[in-house]
Amino acid sequence: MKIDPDDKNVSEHVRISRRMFLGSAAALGGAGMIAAGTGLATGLLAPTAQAASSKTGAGHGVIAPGELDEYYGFWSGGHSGEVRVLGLPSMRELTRIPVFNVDSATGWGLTNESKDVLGDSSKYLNGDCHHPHMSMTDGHYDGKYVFINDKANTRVARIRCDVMKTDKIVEVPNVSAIHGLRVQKVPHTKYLFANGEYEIPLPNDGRDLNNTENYFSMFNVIDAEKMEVVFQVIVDGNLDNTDADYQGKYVAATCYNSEKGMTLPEMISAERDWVVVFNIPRIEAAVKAGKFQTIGDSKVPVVDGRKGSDLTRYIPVPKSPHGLNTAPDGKYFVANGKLSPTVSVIEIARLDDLFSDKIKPRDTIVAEPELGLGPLHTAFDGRGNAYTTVFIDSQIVKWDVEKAVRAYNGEKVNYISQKLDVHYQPGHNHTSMGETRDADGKWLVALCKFSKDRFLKAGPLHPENDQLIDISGDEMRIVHDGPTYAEPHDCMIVHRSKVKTKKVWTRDDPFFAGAKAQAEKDGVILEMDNKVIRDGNKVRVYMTSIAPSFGLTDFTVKQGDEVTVFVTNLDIVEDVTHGFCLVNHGVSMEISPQQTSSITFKADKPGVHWYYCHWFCHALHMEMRGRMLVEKA
Ligand code: CUK
Ligand code: CUA
Repeated sequence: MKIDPDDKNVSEHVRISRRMFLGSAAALGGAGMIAAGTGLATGLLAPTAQAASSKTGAGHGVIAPGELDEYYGFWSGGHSGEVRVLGLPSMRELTRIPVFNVDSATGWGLTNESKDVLGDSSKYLNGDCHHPHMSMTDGHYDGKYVFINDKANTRVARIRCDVMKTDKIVEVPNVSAIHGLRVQKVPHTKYLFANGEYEIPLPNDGRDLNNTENYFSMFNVIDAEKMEVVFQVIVDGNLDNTDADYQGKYVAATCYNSEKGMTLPEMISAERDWVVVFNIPRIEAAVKAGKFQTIGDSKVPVVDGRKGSDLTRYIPVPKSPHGLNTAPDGKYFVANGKLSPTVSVIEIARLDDLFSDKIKPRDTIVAEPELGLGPLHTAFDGRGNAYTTVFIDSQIVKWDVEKAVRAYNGEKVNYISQKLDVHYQPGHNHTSMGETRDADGKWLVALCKFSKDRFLKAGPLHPENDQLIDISGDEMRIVHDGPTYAEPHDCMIVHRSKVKTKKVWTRDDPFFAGAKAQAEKDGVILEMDNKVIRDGNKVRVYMTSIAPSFGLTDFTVKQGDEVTVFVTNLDIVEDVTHGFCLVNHGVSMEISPQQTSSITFKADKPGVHWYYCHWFCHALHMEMRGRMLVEKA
């Protein structure tokens, strides 16, 4: 199955399709790539019977019906644009948090409250999220926020953990596609670190279209409280993944395409690319001293962190590295080789010397264990073990970090303790609490890109397979297969003690402050009044809801009016959520106990239009409805 990338008869789609990616790359030459091609053949085309050896299904038995899980899992929903919340170890889906998508159930993307959060970017109806990460204080999860990137439309969002709703979204200027995203761990999450991936002209206003020498990508630092970009750093190459240290000083990012290629063969021609290390205090000082420029219309300070700059260091590592993970003891950054069978272990304690030029970039590497074909991401258990996904070999490799360091120093020592087959082609993996000081070594999730034969067939689009692995003993053991939809690149696993959610909304919640302010202007008390206010051809309809009725059984408007309906749910009982759905108007929203939601639409069709509650709330839920009467213009 050889595909000639230069064969014009082969469609672009086939040439770059996922399954062909590494195989076609092999045809481009390079010893490493030929090995990769072989691995692809055995891994992808000839699934082995190893599946039978794993004990599946035990995950279901761990948590009995009615029992609660020990962990929350926050799952990226990939190009569905949402975040999903799972319970672990049951792997039961608890809820979905719409972020960059439009959600029919809750009205995300339709309601005024969600449009306030989406801001100008509400014009985009899609998103592509990869990396959910929780805010931290002193290297421990603090349960406040979960942040997530949008690669598709270059945004970063924040989710409030108390209500599990998205509350802020920022569009990042002058970069193309936000990929890697992490939080500052220490002293607390003041900053988010967000990698701009693709290189573009700066500003990208039509200049330098074919002058690729003038294309750049940038590292972006975002104020986590205000959700504003505070500074950007121009880099060489394409930033991929990133992670921060446990001192609040250094952030490292993998960087591929050091070649600045525009085509696949150009992008993978070099044997080494980089880990770029950012010196945050130096960057802050440069900004403070006014050593920055601005780009285009943007006011964000931009500093120059290209190779040779004082603000960054470029550590050569093999080859198109992908994942970047900080060990929970704070000692190492681990960069995963992707097209090299190795990972590069960087000792963080040597970075001071690197930045004062006492040592060379490669002197920071203290181990380079060879793990298998296609290492992508690494997780840690807090007991000195690392777990690396190898994509092409379809395995998780458990290895001992200190032994790998000793082996690099010439000692004859076996650092690999187990290779576990997973099903199939894992990307990220994540351990319980593993990206914090509290890594507890109980669970590991492998986010497998292909499920092949693991589930009943459900059409050509297969689910991904998120496998739960028990790592509490000496041996890793798969206990559950979890089919998931497009495409959880990453997840994180947080002990339930860290997350405190509200049972009902509180009436002073900022999430619906806009509705409250409008009601005040109209002399309306949201919690009491059922009123129709006319303001030219704008009509504001205020109503309450208590199961099983809306405060208004009907209201009348004129054809052509712009109507805003505000519903305030006066129920105080947990779980009694109402909906407001207006037939034939594309109007739908959730109103949970003590919440106010609002939605604006055009009453363009004369006649009788029923609205109804679409959340089953009461024995008389079907009767919870009313009429909008639209008079002919
Ligand atoms: S990335 Cu998808 S498998 Cu966006 Cu973190 Cu590695
Ligand atoms: Cu209210 Cu159904």
